[in-house]
Amino acid sequence: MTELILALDVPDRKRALKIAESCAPFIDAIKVGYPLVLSTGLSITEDLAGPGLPLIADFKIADIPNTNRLICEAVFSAGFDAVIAHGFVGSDAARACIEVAHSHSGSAYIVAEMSHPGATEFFHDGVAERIAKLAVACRADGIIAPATRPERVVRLRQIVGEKAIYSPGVGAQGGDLDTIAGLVDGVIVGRSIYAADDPAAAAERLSCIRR
Ligand code: O7M
Repeated sequence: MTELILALDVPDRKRALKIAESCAPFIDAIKVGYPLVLSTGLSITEDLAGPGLPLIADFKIADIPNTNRLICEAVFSAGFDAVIAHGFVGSDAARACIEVAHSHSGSAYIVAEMSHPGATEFFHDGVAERIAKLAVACRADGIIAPATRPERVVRLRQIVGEKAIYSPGVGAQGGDLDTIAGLVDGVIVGRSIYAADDPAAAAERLSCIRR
């Protein structure tokens, strides 16, 4: 089964909650990032707790180990189940996030390669492969890899083996759901769901990957 993760990039508490609630039967987790949390605060986790879905904090943390640790402590104290951090800052910084996550019985995922066109300016020449290796060495629970470049996901899968790969970029960024779904453990979708006229119907359609 491939999971469907809703990227709830909706900077409005009421609208975000309405979308989360209506989509809940068709999704496996909710990813909360800066657009929502900067408008509502971390207490949005309390409002989102209703459907009982795992909440993933996508703060793409990229600081020194001590700051990363402080950020992750705040994330898990707020009730998140998982955190997403960057790997390019190095293994000590990534490990700080992973250790805090595991000490809270949570999970930590490392961004190996991004999905937008500009990502190729720096995530190339073996950089993503090195970050994926770092994620394995640091005992991360998985990596983030681009649905917009399935061939890169195949390459990164060779490195991370059975670790989870969660993949954004389907729909609005041009990635194809059917192509990527068979390669990854979860697909992260934002606009194709939350910007649809009927978000729940859109989530239901995309949820075909869960079978
Ligand atoms: O479906 P979209 O394009 O509206 O949203 C995609 C979501 O995935 C959005 O929340 C992005 O911030 C996120 N994302 C990417 O689009 N590309 C990446 O390379 C990485 C992420 C991400 O989720 O990183 C953890």
